[in-house]
This record gives sequence, structure tokens and C-alpha cells, in this order.
Amino acid sequence: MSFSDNASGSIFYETDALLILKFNMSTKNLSDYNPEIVPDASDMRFGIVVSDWNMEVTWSLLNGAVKILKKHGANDKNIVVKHVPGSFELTLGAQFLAEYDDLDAIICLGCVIQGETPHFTYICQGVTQGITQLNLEYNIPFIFGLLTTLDQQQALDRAGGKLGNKGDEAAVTAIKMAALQRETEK
Ligand code: DLZ
Repeated sequence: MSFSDNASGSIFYETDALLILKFNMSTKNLSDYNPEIVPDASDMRFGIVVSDWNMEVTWSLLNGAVKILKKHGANDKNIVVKHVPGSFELTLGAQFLAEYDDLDAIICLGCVIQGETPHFTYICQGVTQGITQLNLEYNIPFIFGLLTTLDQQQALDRAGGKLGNKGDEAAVTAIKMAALQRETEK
């Protein structure tokens, strides 16, 4: 059953809408999504900035993101990966990529685990504000692939563990937002 026409003229079906709802509301598994409603990424170029702090977690996010981009057609040579020391550096790393390369979307991957001091809060706030600002200043999407967890186990659960992979979710979001950018600029 047809749901409604959207601004771009394509038609949403009720089943798609339910799946979108399920994906958006899901806290159970970050890797759950409907591949049929993800645009083709074969002519897209992506940047990934990954923080090496908590690398057992973040490199899993990276693997997940690259796997999903390639699954939807992205070519290896069109996926540029850069490492930064910690999540606080994600914003500047992403800005460097935006300035020096011609990319359709930039995925920021990191993991901040709460410690005994308020450091966690400051890093999370800094990255959140930084990425939000980049999204508003550049005409490409910057994707927030940052895990902010209370402990290491919560992070591992979301980096390819029992709750899926935040990197997968970030990659799907990057493809969808890059496609939206193209769709709306016409
Ligand atoms: C310093 C620090 C701490 C305590 N914890 C984390 C963390 O959990 N995750 C993360 O990505 N980075 C952490 N960092 C490093 C900061 O992001 C940043 O690299 C340093 O403060 C720069 O000196």
C-alpha cells in the first residue's frame, strides 16, 4: 500500500515506513536496517575519521563502517580513512578532510568511556558541538559515530557485540545523507 509522495517524488510504502520506524527506534541492534531503502553508493566518496583511543572498540566501528559502505557499492579507493589520537580530535580531523578532499560525507568514529572525573562530559560535549558545527558550516554531512558509554562492556556490545555495530549505523546514515544532499541540491 502506497503511503505518501515525498518531496523528491518517490513513494514510501507502508512496509518501508514501518521498517524505518523500527530502525529509528531500535536500541536492540545497531546493525539492523533495511538494505533495500539504502541508496546506491557506487559513485560516492567517503571520509572516515577514527579515534585511536579505546582502539579495541573504535577499530571494530571502522571495520563495520567500511564493510557497509562497500556492501552498498562504495569502492575502496573512494573510502579515505584517517586516524586521530582521541575523540576530542575528531572534529578537527574531519574538518581537515572536508577542506582537503572532495567527499560526499564524513563519518566520525570514536568511543568515550566514563571514568572517575568529569573529563567524559567535556569530551562528549566538545565532540557533539564540534560535529554539529561542521554539519552547519559545510555542505556535506558529518556523521556522529561516537559511542558514549558507562563502561568498556557497553562499548564492546555496540562495536560488533550483542547490540550490533555503531559503525554500521553510521555508514548507513552517511549514504542516506549523501544521497539526500544530492537530491535536494538539484
Ligand atoms: C584523555 C581522554 C580520556 C580520559 N578518555 C578518552 C576516552 O574515553 N575516549 C577518547 O576517545 N579519548 C579520551 N581521551 C583523549 C581525548 O579525546 C584527547 O585525545 C586528549 O585529551 C588530547 O590530549
